[in-house]
Amino acid sequence: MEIHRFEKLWLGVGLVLIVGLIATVAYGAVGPGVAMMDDDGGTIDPETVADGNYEQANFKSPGVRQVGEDEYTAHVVARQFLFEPGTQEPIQVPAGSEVTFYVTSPDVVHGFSVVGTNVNTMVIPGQVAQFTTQFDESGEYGIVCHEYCGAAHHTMAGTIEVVPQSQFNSTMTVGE
Ligand SMILES: [Cu+2]
Repeated sequence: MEIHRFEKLWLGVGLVLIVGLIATVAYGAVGPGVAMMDDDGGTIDPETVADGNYEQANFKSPGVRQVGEDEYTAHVVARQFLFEPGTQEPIQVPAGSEVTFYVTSPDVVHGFSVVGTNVNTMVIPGQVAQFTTQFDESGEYGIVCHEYCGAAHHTMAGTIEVVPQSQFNSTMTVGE
């Protein structure tokens, strides 16, 4: 059977597109730096979070803590319609350090997406989203809620302030 060379060409183009599509999807799912959220962070009673009684639920009061050399934790509560901390005061982390975030919600499903990075998770009541990341560049990063959570969802945003290590240490000392 004779196949016209243009037909062969278009068959080839079609195959390349299909293989490219599959490769893109596969990279997006398992590529370097891509991790899916799982139940590592554990569960939490949303009512306890709503009461502000984080300590009792083993979810320490929100904020950034140093847990090792160049290792920090950041506990964040996402609620209608703010991040705590994040919205009223920025989440301050030192540049070049490993920061493990624990994010949970007392009310409805929210989103936690850090603009300009691949940090992006849903925040589900009763579930603690846990992920570890590192900010190499100093500067301000925006946080947005990307799950429709109510009437003022479009206003729900926050800031991560990445400061040089020296500056972070000094503000810690001043604050103590
Ligand atoms: Cu929202």
